[in-house]
Amino acid sequence: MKLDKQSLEQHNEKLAAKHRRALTYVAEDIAHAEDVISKLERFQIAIPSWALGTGGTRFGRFSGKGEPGSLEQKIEDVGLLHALNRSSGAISLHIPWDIPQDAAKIKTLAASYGLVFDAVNSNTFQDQPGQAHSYKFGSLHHVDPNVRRQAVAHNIEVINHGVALGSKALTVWLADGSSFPGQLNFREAFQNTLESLKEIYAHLPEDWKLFVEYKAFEPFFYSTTIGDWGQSLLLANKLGPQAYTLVDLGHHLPNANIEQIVSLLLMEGKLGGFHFNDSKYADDDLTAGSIKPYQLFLIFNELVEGMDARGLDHATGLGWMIDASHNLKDPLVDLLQSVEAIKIAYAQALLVDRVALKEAQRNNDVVRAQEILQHAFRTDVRPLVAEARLRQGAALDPVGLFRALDMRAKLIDERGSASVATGL
Ligand code: AFD
Ligand code: MN
Ligand code: MN
Repeated sequence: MKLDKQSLEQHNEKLAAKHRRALTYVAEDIAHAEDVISKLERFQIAIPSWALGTGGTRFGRFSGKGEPGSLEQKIEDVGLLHALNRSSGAISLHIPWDIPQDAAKIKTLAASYGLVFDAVNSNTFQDQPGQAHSYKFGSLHHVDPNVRRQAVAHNIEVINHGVALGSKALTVWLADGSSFPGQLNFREAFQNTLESLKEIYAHLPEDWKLFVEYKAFEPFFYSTTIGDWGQSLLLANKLGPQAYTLVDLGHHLPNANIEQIVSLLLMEGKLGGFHFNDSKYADDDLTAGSIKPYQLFLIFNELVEGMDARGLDHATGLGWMIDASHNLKDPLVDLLQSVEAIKIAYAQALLVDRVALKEAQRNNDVVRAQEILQHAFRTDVRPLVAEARLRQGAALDPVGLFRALDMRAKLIDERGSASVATGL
């Protein structure tokens, strides 16, 4: 299903006057409003293929109907998102859930929607039918070299699929860990992981990056072999210049200061990419910005400051991706909301008066420092984000248009209610 141009234009016309008023009002007090808008225009956030269907919990899965039943349909869904917001111009695939039968054809299809392929993801947290060795006790860290070899071979296969599609990064997230004290020798588990990753790293094309994702707990509950940013950074440093740490917002212990982690990883030149989501308790995978929007802003504040300090381009310097799961909302609407929340936080961070903040820090002026940050956070930047969308040919209100055109009903008509996406 494609978004038709006429409906989009009518929608924008209807909202144009109100949007102009709001934009004029906010832009009046922002000297570099044009610069902010053009940065927002370029900022793209990749969509994970596994977030397009209804996610489950360990208690059940309530299918949302009309889910994309094939890789082609997943691309179609991301194409729809991108047509609505012009901010989701990339898709991240998970192998083997998304193995392309004909890579050239899939690449052409994606290009017809203006999409490219973001990082490819390997899966050694599930057993696949016919697989020789089980991942029940882990993969790259496993005590049995045969299991490790199989997991390494899978990652190399994922790189090859990515090369065929034009991806430039491999994301490795391991479920490897233990649930009981004594189950694992920590040092051996870490060393096995390092050796396995070295073999994978050796197969990376020159212009590729390897993202090492960490997670504090789950599916195991006593230890995770890559459990925090220190362990991931250790691995990335030992592997070499193409290896980086990937921060998934949901993968920390409660109340972790993620913005500080981000700042230091950037300082070390080892922050590779992001998985955005939000959470209250653990890896809840909720809509970005739905629970802790101030934290999201503070993270972007560090990102903007740190990327500028290193001369990194905001749009391309890091891998930006959503990693969420939706079991209540329509996944497409949820993804639109996440992208919007991310762009709002980014826009707010662009408004922080860096010179004044530096000055306040130098003078230990705590009150002023808080004022500066909260002034930016409390500015309603939504008209700036909407203006960036409008200039890119997207909808002023993507969720509103999705609703007005009854897009889910149309997808159900096309695909049927029983269509289920691959994934967890
Ligand atoms: C996991 C991790 C990782 C992985 C994904 C799979 O966040 O990014 O690829 O979910 O569903 O929790
Ligand atoms: Mn993730
Ligand atoms: Mn996760």
